[in-house]
Amino acid sequence: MIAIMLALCTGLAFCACGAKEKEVVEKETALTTVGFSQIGAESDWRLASTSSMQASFNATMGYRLVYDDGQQKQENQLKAMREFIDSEVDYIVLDPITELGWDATLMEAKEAGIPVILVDRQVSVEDDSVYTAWVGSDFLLEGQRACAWLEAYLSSISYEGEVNIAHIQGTTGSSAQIGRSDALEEAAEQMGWNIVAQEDADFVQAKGREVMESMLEECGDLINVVYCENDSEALGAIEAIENYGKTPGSNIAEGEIMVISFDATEDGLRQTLAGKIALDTECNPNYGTVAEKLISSLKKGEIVPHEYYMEESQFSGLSEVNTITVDGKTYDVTMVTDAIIAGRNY
Ligand code: GYE
Repeated sequence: MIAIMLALCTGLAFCACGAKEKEVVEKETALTTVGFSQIGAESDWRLASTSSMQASFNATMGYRLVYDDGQQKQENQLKAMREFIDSEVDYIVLDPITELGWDATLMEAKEAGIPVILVDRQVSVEDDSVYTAWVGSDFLLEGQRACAWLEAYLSSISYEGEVNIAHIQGTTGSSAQIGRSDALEEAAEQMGWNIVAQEDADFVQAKGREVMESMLEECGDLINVVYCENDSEALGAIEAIENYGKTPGSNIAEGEIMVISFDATEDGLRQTLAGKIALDTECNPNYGTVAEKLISSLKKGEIVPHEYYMEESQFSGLSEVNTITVDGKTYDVTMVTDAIIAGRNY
């Protein structure tokens, strides 16, 4: 009898203890679900940004990441957002392809009580409270830095000829395109530079090549600077310039075509080291850690900043310009080396 009682007791004790253990384990494994609507996979920069998100939002970090590739279409991103809302994810991270057209869906997320963190690009909405925070780059400043470098470089070599720019744009209506294009158009007006051709190549290498080919066909003898809004386009433009029989380089007085680019990816910096890209302005895709910190603060009920700007630099293989100034603030231009390229993670 005693034995039976003991057995029962230990059995009960065991059961109770097991339930507690189970509860603890469940609590520990309760992952926070984050729906991530990515734009696509159009460039190396984009792949790096996806990796950064995946590295920060995984089970080890306490998250279940539901990744959706929008394949460069806003309608796909809107569909993904709706699915995230319907499936009641805990948080949404959205990289919006273009700025317009998000009001209704973001309002739905807000009404469903799902905080939205925007990464990289921004949205243009009537009510900013439809998203909780944004982390990304100052695209206008990136463009202004590139233009300030061009101005400083041309004056350092005492270049006094015409500056005829082929402008290969990123996806029309995206924040990165708007900021970088505005900066160039403003500088061109101030400096008397001519924008002799302007076209969207969607941040894609093959399109960058095609657009450059048609620009060279139309005004190849005129163009001496190409302002590409990302490295993928620049790589395509370089191919087209070389196929056309011209040399991508900084000696524009002697007929070379100077390529200016954005992102500072590994391939972009290799071309910068080789002298085919004159200046590569960095755009930092490593916002996964910042987005994760924001979400972990929100989980604790803390207030987070509405905007967070990433730190960025610029690289050149030319030694003439070491610093540039924009709006009274001075920025270093880093001389690119093999060691610098090896030390970077994208
Ligand atoms: O420059 C480009 C990418 O939005 C900043 O998108 C991003 C841009 C980046 O495809 O490579």
